[in-house]
Amino acid sequence: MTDRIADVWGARTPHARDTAWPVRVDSHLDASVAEADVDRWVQSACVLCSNGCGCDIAVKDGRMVGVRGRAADTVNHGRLGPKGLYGSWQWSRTDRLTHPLVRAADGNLVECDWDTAMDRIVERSRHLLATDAGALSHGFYTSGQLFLEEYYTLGVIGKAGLGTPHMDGNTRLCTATAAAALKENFGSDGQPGSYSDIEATDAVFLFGHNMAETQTVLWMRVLDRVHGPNPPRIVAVDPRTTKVAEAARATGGVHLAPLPGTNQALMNALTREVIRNGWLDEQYIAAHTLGYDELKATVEPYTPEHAAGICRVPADDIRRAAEIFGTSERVLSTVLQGFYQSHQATAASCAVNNLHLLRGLLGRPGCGILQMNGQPTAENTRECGADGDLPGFRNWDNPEHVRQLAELWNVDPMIIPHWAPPTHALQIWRYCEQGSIGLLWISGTNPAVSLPDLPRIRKILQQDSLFTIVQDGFLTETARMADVVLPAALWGEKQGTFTNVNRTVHLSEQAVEPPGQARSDLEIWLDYARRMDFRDADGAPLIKWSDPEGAFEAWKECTRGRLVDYTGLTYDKLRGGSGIPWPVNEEAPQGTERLYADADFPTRPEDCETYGHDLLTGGVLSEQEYRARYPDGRAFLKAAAYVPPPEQPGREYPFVLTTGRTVYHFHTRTKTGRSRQLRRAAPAVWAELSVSDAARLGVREGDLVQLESPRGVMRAPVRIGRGRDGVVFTPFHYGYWDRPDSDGTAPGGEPSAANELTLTEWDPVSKQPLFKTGAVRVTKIADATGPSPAPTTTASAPADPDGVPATAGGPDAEVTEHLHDPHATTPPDAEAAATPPDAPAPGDAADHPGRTTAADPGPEG
Ligand SMILES: Nc1nc2c(c(=O)[nH]1)N[C@H]1C(S)=C(S)[C@@H](COP(=O)(O)OP(=O)(O)OC[C@H]3O[C@@H](n4cnc5c(=O)[nH]c(N)nc54)[C@H](O)[C@@H]3O)O[C@H]1N2
Ligand SMILES: Nc1nc2c(c(=O)[nH]1)N[C@H]1C(S)=C(S)[C@@H](COP(=O)(O)OP(=O)(O)OC[C@H]3O[C@@H](n4cnc5c(=O)[nH]c(N)nc54)[C@H](O)[C@@H]3O)O[C@H]1N2
Ligand code: SF4
Ligand SMILES: [Mo]
Repeated sequence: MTDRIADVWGARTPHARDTAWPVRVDSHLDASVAEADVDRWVQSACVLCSNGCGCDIAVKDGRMVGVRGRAADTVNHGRLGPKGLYGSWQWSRTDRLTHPLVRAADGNLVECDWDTAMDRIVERSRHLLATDAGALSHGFYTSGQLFLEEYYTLGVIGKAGLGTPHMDGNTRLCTATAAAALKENFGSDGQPGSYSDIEATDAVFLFGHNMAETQTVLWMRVLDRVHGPNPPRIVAVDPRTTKVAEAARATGGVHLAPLPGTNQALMNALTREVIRNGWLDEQYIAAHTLGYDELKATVEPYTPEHAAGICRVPADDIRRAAEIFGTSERVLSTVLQGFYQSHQATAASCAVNNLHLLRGLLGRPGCGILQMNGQPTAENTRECGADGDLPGFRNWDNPEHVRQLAELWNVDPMIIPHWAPPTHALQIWRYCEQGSIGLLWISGTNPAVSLPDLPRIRKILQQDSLFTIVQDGFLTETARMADVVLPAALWGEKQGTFTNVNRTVHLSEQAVEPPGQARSDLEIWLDYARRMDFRDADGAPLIKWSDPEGAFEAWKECTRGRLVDYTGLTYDKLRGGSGIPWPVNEEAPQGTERLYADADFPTRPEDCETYGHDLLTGGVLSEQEYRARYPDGRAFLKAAAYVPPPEQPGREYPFVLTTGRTVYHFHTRTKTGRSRQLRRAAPAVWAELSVSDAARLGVREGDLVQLESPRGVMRAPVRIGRGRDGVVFTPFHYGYWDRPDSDGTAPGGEPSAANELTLTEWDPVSKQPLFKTGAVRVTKIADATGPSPAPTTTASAPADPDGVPATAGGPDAEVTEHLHDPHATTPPDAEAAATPPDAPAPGDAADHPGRTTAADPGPEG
């Protein structure tokens, strides 16, 4: 038994390189329920981050009462993190939405039945379609947290039913850059690497990724190597002293703490060092890449000293990090929001892909790239085209790809809105502001807390010209401003599949009934399609399925022949064992562990998902320009000079603002804020200042400060932390739905959302907004009444722990960690799923003469 609030990552199960990650089964049940009393365990996977840990839901008397990790799952080998353990199920019978709500004449939201709510939507929809704007009057802003079947259905409604280009996900804020970078370098979205690369690697580079807090189970996997006999070195690129940064120091790696917004200068310097020292696989570069000369010329000015001046890190640390990248036999890289939510997001993320291509570190065990996802089902939003992508990773600019979809859906290709680039999320909000979009359908996201520049977002949501539909399980800050609120069934209350970072597909079964009249997103959109009477070219209903499995079968046909091939999967095949990584088809019936083992990339003009962009300007390359380069299955090395971020600190706003997460909460806390244990661990917002900045401002631990940007203000007690000078960090989790000082309809009392401050700017290629760089001033408002509520277990630990109580969970936070026989390591079914017998097994030791065994100590001994 352990308290997994105090001990976030649980007990270590150390092991050596090239040995299996031992199993440890974590479980947590409601304090009132004994394990023997559980009625049944229902198979699922956690939806509180992109790691996608396999789990079983405990059900008693028709209610979710706990969770247990699945030993057989290749993703987590039984483990779960604090959010999964405490946050995945406790919200289910709290203050849920149980009826549709519509805005009445007096301005209040009132309960109604489904017919009333749907009639109101359909009436508005038909009215707007009859205006000159037609389908361009409709916008959809969806999520990275629904199920595959729901996205695909929404995608078909939007693209073939209505024909609107205005559909995007909050994935634009999240993983748009992952997709963009993979497309630019390799021709298509799709994660090259695998989590199992952790078992085989010699160095792990984490670029702007606080994995310790945001994929806790993946971090356990890294820690179990770090504590084993021949540990990998860790390199952390993060302005804060995260647990990842601490591990970098402990393993003889490097912690590079660049000033926010300077990643590209750092990447150019690392690339230059690798090239100048000849740490290259010249054969791989010649045979499998294009663009080497341009890359070499672009990075040439970025000496370590030059980059050190821009990033304000020691030049020798850059040299040392480059040497680790250049000389480790195998390197695994991960990239996330410290890179993605920046003005040169795609450029810097492509630079990571470049480094792997330069050394030929791809498609082999231990040599993965994980352009991470954040949300649990963001991969599916992209795959299914519920964002700005075309389903099946098809290319908007390729008429043949559009024709394939038109044929599959039996519609005229002209209804599929491929005549203009798809509208990205922030542009959709701009059209709402301008009034050209008159209906905005928001599902599974809480933009009144998560979008930049909240004062502006609130104004747009309250605009008379905009009819907003919000589909959620709770009355969120956003739902309170809607015209129609639809009560959604959530995880555990509906069936469907979703896919994690390393392409692993899980089936999540329905465990319990949804509350009241709540319906799944799939049911809601099927109902809308029926009421709108969308038809195909033969007059048959456009949507030909009526349940999740039917939607999944339809989706499989959409993926036939594409990289993202689901044709070999069925619901039944996903039952009982582990999740399975796509492509799954006749050639790889048990799935595919890693892509590009043969260094053949989907860059041929007829395969590729994009013809590419100029990384500096976002300018689109034409098909002719693309063909002229004759990619022929080779990957692109993509270059870009560094440019400074659009908003920089100055006299009026002297601090760089950066925002992000803490381990205990998920986003706007609609689920984690309803878990006692997680809520106590991180009850309210805080702002982190460095020791010397705090001293200069005359601020002490816990003092209340006001942060002010050109857009707005927020207030928070100060944590004097271990960040770098000149930078303020604040978590973005805290809206106002549960604040005691709020009347529930508008932000009252102290504004606590980080996005009151952030700016509306985006990366030119991925269009991902810049949550990691802005400028603020900091003013003390009041003396401390005690230490700030920031947790002590993580990156927000105080510089001086004296007088700050350690974060702990207490008696209702006990978790069982069941360690399997350490000699047995992995149970037989997990082993089988990890190395599918029929799949090509690039992991075979025979492929890699350089491979060492557990008895053979690595470089660090
Ligand atoms: N506990 C928890 N886990 C989560 C989530 C959650 O809300 N809570 N959300 C999930 C989702 S959707 C996502 S997208 C992921 C996000 O996961 P992460 O990207 O790991 O999380 P963040 O805290 O947003 O940002 C990561 C780090 O970027 C650093 N950073 C800030 N500015 C810069 C910069 O300019 N350069 C560099 N190199 N680093 C910088 C920050 O200091 C921070 O530690 O987490 C997923 N997992
Ligand atoms: N300042 C700052 N802002 C950020 C970020 C940052 O780092 N800094 N990160 C950005 C990132 S990466 C992300 S991913 C976003 C996240 O931002 P949001 O998407 O706004 O965050 P959530 O709180 O997860 O909102 C999801 C909503 O969907 C609901 N929901 C959950 N499951 C279902 C379902 O099955 N059906 C329906 N209909 N609803 C469901 C939940 O109750 C919740 O209200 O925030 C972004 N905003
Ligand atoms: S690591 Fe992510 S998927 Fe796994 S239990 Fe934690 S929140 Fe859930
Ligand atoms: Mo995200």
